[in-house]
Amino acid sequence: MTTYRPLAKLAAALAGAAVLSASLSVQAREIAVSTVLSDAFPWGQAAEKWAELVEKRTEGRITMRVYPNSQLVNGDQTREFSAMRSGLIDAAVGSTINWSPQVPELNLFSLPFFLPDEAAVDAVTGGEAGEKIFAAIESRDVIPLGWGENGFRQLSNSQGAIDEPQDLEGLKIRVVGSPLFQDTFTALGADPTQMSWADAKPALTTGAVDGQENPLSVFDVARIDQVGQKHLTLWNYMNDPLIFAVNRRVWESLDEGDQAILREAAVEAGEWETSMTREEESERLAAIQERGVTVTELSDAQYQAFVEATTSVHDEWVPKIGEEIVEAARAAIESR
Ligand code: X2X
Repeated sequence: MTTYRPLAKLAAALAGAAVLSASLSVQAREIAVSTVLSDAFPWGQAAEKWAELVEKRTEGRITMRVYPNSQLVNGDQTREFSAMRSGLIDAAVGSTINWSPQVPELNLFSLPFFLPDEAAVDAVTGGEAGEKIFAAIESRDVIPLGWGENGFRQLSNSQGAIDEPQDLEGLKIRVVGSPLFQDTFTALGADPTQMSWADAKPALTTGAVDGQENPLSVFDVARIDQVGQKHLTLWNYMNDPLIFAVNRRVWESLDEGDQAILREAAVEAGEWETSMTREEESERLAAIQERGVTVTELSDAQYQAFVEATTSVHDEWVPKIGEEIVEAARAAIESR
């Protein structure tokens, strides 16, 4: 019998090790979170805030590791949703624009001149349209948890002030790889070129493109003025919300308590980031102007000319987004 003792000991030790490693893996669960922009931007800070709240509230049982700069999809931000759907990425804080090629309903926010102000954005995301959009995401195996905001996207270029559609004639504008943007800028008479954010700054630097569109926070932090973008038009033509989301299998592997923690933390991080982004807009604009950028604001008549030039985009895209969602959003905007 004694000759077997070492083996029994070994078996006991192995069993112990298995229990230990199982409990360790429960204790130190890691979730990979993808973002396009780093924590130099409010977008990346939103993801870091989510991670911080989750880590604190799960007492370290769940670590959310943020991977910025679209690195989990080799810089191709329009593949982020597919990667999260398939489980290549566990979670993301992503832009509706970047996910729209796989979730057509998300084009709602990109309809040109559809969302007039921040109250309209809140009425849409916080109401029935927002619920329908979350359902559309969930039907594609991704669980949406909360909203953040990249901001209203403004137009910049290197050639001159733009205050009417004719000024865009022939200008090469970098747009994200989402088909609606191609249509909007084509309708405006520009020459849109789709490319990732990673390629955008080099293309602006070399003059391969004349202009781009992004929220003020992105223009400011990325110092877009340093790559020759000296003219900025505040046209609020669309808002770019962020969505906090988790792959379905990852979500289902969490118990209800942890699911609640992830959801509440996403909502809180999103609210925190949205207020911060909005509050910072005016100082960002002042900083951009101080650096010598000409800022153009539109009169009502000028704004209307842009609205009219882009009605064909609505005709084309409302059926793809879904009439019901667009109607729910319209009603929410009217009664805001
Ligand atoms: O690529 C962009 O323009 C950016 C950073 O705003 C998005 O990812 C939508």
